[in-house]
Order: sequence, then structure tokens, then C-alpha cells
Amino acid sequence: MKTIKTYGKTFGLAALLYATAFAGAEAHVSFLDREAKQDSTILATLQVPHGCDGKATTEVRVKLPEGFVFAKPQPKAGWELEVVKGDYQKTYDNHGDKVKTGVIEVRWKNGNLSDDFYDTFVIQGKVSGVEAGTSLAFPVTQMCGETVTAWDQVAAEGGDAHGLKSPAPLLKVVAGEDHGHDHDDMAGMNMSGMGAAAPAGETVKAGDLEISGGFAKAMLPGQPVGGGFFTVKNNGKTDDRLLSVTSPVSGEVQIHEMETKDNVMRMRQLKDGIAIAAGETVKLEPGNLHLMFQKVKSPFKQGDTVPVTLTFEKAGKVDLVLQVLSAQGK
Ligand SMILES: [Cu+2]
Repeated sequence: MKTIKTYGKTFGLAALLYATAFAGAEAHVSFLDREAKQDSTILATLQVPHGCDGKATTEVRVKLPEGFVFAKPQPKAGWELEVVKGDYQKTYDNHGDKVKTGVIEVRWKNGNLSDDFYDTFVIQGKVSGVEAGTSLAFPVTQMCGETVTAWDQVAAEGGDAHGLKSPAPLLKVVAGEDHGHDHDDMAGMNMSGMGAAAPAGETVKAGDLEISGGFAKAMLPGQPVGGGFFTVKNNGKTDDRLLSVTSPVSGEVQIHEMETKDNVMRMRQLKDGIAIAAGETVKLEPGNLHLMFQKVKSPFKQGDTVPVTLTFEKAGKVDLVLQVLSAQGK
């Protein structure tokens, strides 16, 4: 008898093999790479090896320690993202700018990670002002529906972390070899503060719609997700709607909305697309409405172009080319 379980549409053979390979390798929530150099910008990659007593993980919350600054979480397909901002205890220098506030907690919500599977959750950030030899603790709350596991235990000074039942993931800071420029020009940005005006890309007309200023942001190596933006003007007398977007360079393009309220930034997928009312102009821009390219085949580089096909309810399919700007969208 065959026993084949279906785990939802996105899982193929590769995912199953992946899960098998990692099963039992690590019981705790921990970092994939447990060391980070002083004053380096890193992708802190948390591994979630299992759910809660057989139940699927639905939410992962990570508190960021002092000394891990200018943080930016990586959005994940199938999860909503929530970012809490607050004050740092110290002031950090970001290329001459004094930075006192930033992301202090990241929450991936409303997902569904089966207990049988392994996944990673990534936060880019800079290790700053931390002495070599120090371990930074990132307390994690793993939720499986109503069941909550707190990975927040930290061994007392000099104590043994191995004896802890639910240790917080630790990142050990080691001496860096060079203190030169670590090209972290992507650090220090928050996810909403980079609303630079898009340079004029090509303008495309389709029926009553005029689409202009298309651009995408350069992606960092190892980041599988990219953002895309453009402006749509509806010159007509009928409402239209952007229904979906596809691109040959990405496995899936989602339409997202970002919103910041009470220092909490939320990002969610708009499954019904975006309304383009008669006579209105709708702008997709950083920190607001945007396209999110998932499963990108090779990271967008500045100077590249990204072809997309937009499907509108009334205007139909429209081809557009997005210019890839810097990671800041300038
Ligand atoms: Cu998004």
C-alpha cells in the first residue's frame, strides 16, 4: 500500500528530501551559522527544525539583541511579516548618520510549517559595537496555533548552555580580520524609509491605463526575494484592477501591501490585487504597495532589467520592463 501524504501545493520532491535530510539533525531553534565577525553585516539564519509536539508552526517571533542593528527581515512566501521598531540602548553610526532606533523584533505570522519539515527564517543585520567572544542571544517564540514554545533560556555567565531545555539561539561574535569598508550600504535602511522617486522608466499604454516609472531593487546575494514598483494612471471612466503579475525571472510574483502603524510594520499579500479607480493614479512604491518576486532565479543586479506581464481586469495583459536600481531603489 502506498502512503503518500499531500502537504500543500508548494511541496515537491525536493522539499521532502530536504526535510528528511535535516530531521533530527538539530532539535532546537538555532542559527545555521553560529558565528559572526565583529562589525560585519550578516544574514542571521534561524533554523526551525520541527513544530510543537507534532503541531505545525504558525508563527515565529524573534527579539533582536542590542548590538545587532539596522536589521531587515527577509519576507517569506506564505507568511505575513510584522516588524516592531524601537529605541536602541546605544547610538550606532551608519556611514556618518547617528542611528538610535531600528527593528527590535521580527514576527513571521499566519504561516504553516508542518512538524515534518524544516525551514529557515532570515534577518539581515549588522553586528556593531560588540566585543569579540560575546554571545548575542536572540529569544525566539515559536507558536503552533495555541501552543507556544519560548526559546529564551540563556545560561548564566560561564554556565553550560547544553543543559538548558529551551535555549535562545546564540550568535557568537568573533574578531574580524579587517575593519575596512564592509560594503554594507544596504544596512541602516528601514523597510519604509526609502521612498526615493523612481527615475522614469518606459511608459506603456494599454487602453485607458498608462504605466510608468517601473523599477526593481537590486537584491543581495542569498536573498531569494525582490521588490518591484511602478505607477498606473487610469485615464478612463471605468474602474480597473490589477489582478496578477508574472515574470520569466521569478517563480511567483505576489502583490503586497506594507503598512506601518504604532511602530509596527506589516506586510501582507493582496490576493484580490489592487483597484485602479477611474481617473486615479496608483503608485507602487517602497514602504507601500509593491510587487514581491518570489523564487527569483538569480538575484537582480543594478543595471539589469526585469520583464513583467501585468494582468488587468479590463485592460488585459500588459508587458512592462522594470529597471533594476540599487538596493535602496535609487
Ligand atoms: Cu512584500
